[in-house]
Amino acid sequence: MKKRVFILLIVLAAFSKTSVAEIVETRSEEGKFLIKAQTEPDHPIVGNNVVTLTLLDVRSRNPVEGVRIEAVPWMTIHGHGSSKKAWVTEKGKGVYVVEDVFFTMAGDWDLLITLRKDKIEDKAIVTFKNVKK
Ligand SMILES: [Cu+2]
Repeated sequence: MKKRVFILLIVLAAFSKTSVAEIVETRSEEGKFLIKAQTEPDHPIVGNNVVTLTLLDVRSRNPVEGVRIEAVPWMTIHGHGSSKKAWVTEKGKGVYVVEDVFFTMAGDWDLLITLRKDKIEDKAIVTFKNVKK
């Protein structure tokens, strides 16, 4: 009986591990923004992905609204981009959704991000390792 409970716990642990989304965190180059990126699907795939970005002020950790964002998928190791143009919608509370993040092949991809707010311009690169077919 004890053994069964133990096995069940292992199964639950394995399940919860796979259902946790991968969140990539990075700082913008000028150090103004902390960027959290989460993909849909959880692990990015060859094809269409949605990337949800959360922008926080590095110092205050408050969400930053009203940022104009450009996001370009780029496969740095091969020096090419995507065949689709990604587009961004601001959702409020520092959340921005990037749609049509279209990875054309398997491997490591970067999302090259330009952030503009008032007179601030900053850049960031979010890397997605091992994009799979
Ligand atoms: Cu490539």
